[in-house]
Amino acid sequence: MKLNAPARLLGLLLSSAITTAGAQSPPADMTRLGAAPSVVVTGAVSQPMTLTLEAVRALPAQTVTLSSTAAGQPVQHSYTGALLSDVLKAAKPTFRPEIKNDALRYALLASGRDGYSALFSWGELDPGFGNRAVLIAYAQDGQPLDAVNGPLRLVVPGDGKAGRYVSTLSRLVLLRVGP
Ligand SMILES: Nc1nc2c(c(=O)[nH]1)N[C@H]1C(S)=C(S)[C@@H](COP(=O)(O)O)O[C@H]1N2
Ligand SMILES: [Mo]
Repeated sequence: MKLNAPARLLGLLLSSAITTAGAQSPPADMTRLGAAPSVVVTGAVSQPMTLTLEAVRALPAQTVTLSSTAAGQPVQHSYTGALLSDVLKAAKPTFRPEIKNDALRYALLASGRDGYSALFSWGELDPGFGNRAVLIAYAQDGQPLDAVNGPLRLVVPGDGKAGRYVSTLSRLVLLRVGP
């Protein structure tokens, strides 16, 4: 896939803080990196990566104020984080250029450290289609996310229930569905 300018910029921003999963000889400090809070981005991508909290904080930030329902109760918070679609593009999805709108066959499974998982379609995240500004958030109401929900959590503008606000985000797996 040919990256657009923002995606190339993102790659530059991320390059010091991400590691490529297939690297032959990891640097000696990988054990410390492994112990830090991080999100593995894997699956149908040509550049799997481990995204640290610092790398997410280094990306262009967006703040959104969202209302949702958690366990039947209305909740409203502001969240600050990086755009999920930017992070996914940096991992270079393996879209097949010869197939019409191949990207629209892709889905993303986001999981927390407890195994809790939720699915998104590429089409809903892509700015050219659904344009849902799903964030990988690190702050809520101006404060770092607490240990229960953070340090990284998805927030999903437009969702009524907070079921896809995946807490303790640890894994993003891109899936190509269908023939
Ligand atoms: N990792 C993880 N994230 C999760 C859940 C979970 O069980 N594990 N529950 C979801 C559900 S069903 C809801 S309603 C919200 C609750 O978020 P809150 O505790 O901040 O209100 O978190 C969502 N994110
Ligand atoms: Mo829920």
